[in-house]
Parts: sequence; C-alpha cells; structure tokens
Amino acid sequence: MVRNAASLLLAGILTAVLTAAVRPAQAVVEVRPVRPAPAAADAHPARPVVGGLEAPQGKFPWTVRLSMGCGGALIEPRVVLTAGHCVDGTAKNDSIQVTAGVADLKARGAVTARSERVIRAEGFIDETRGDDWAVVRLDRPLLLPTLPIAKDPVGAGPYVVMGWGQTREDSIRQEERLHYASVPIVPDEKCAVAYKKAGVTLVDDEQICAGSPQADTCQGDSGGPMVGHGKHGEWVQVGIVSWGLGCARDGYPGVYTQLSTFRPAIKAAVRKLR
Ligand code: 4AZ
Repeated sequence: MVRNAASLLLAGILTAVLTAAVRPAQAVVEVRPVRPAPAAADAHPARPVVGGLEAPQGKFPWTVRLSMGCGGALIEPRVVLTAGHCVDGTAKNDSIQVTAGVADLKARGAVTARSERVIRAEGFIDETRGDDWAVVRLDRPLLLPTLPIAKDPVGAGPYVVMGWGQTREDSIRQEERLHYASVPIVPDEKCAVAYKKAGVTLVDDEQICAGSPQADTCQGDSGGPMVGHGKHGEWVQVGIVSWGLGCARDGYPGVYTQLSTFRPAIKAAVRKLR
C-alpha cells in the first residue's frame, strides 16, 4: 500500500517534470498578458472574425460608421438605420457623428454628418430581447446610394455582413478599413438551444442567427447591415448586427435583428423623422 502510494507519487512527479519539459511554450503564453496583441494573434489562429476580407472602396456605399463605435446603413439620404443598443434613447440627440462614403475611415473622400434626432424601437430593453433597431436623422442629406429594407424573411443564405469592428474576439482595436464576410444562416431552433444554455431566450421572429467559427461579426460591428440580393440582383438589407456570445465561437452564431418583422415600424419611424 505504502509502496504503491510512493510509486504513484513518483510517477506523478515524473509526469509533471516531463510535461513541463515538453511544453515550455505554455509558460511563455501564461506570462504574455503583458503584451496582449501578439499573444492573442498566436493563440487563436482559427478565429478570423468577419472572414478577414477588406471591402474595396464603393462596394457597400451605404454602410456608415457612427462615432459611438457602431455601424449603420443609409436607408434614405438623411436617415441611418442602426441597432437600438447603439443609441441612448433620447430623441433629441446631436451627439452622433456619422462618417460615410468610404471603406477606409481616414480616406480623403469621407463625408460626415451629425445626428439631429433619433427614434429607437418602442419595445427596446436590451439587445438580447429583440427590438434592436433605431433610426437617426442627419443634419443634412448625403449624396450616396441608399439601402432598401427587404420585405421577405431571410432565406437559406448565405448573407453578407460588414463593419469596422474587431477582427478577433480578443483584439484590442477597431479597424480603420471596412471588412466583410459571407455568413451561413443558423436555424432558429438550433440557435435557441445554444443560447438557452447561456441563459438567453431568443425571440424567433425578431432575431436571425448567422455565422460560423470561420466568419462572424464582432464588437464594434453592431448596428451595421446584413445584406442579401433582391429580385433584380440589387443589395437589400435583411438584418442589423445585434450581439452574440463572443465572436466566431463554435456553437454561438452572431445574432441579428430580423428586419422583415420590423419593416412597417421602421417605415413609420422614418416618416416621423421627415
Ligand atoms: C458587438 O458587441 C458584437 N459575434 C457584435 C456581434 C457579435 C458579438 C458582439 C456577434 O458589437
């Protein structure tokens, strides 16, 4: 008995020593938090959020960046559609700066405008409970193409998402250049089961789930559009980047506001802003 215990102890010590000897990198990773960016890049090579493609100038001419760190879409020359959780709910709001007309936010062709008024979805509580949309009236019309809202619910996909948000969950910065990716639609039931485990009950007809470990939206992409092709090949907006548990995590797709459900309410809000 005693001898057995002693040999077990010896075996344990040997294993610990050997493990330490063959995995020196482990210790290095553990001390790395001092320099988080390079360590993060090495640690998660399989998490290229938003798929990693830079949008060429002009490809998504209606996508705009809002100064609080969200995206949006120009749906009328003077109206931006964004996520409800990107705004604070005050109607008279002149604190949002809008940058439009460029894929590279620092490019010379950037046009800017300021918010004048905001209408947020009436039922909005927080992004996990649906109703995650808001419309922003600008202080001047922008001479750029506008994005129509789809009438029909999403089909089989895939759809295209975009934004200036983080390209990895553990990134510490937002991007200067617009990135986009194609994301697969995840069925409501499958998504609901996953998020239920995380304590969130999804609202089926208000939310769309999409994404994979290869492509997803991330922090800073909120408010930006999810688009597909209409009957004549034109881009139409089917969703708004809303939230998700982390970014590109296996089993936890991104969650988007389902625009076909809110189209009439958004149209009514836009009329009120005119
Ligand atoms: C965000 O915080 C955010 N992976 C947007 C999308 C997702 C997660 C977070 C989805 O803006």
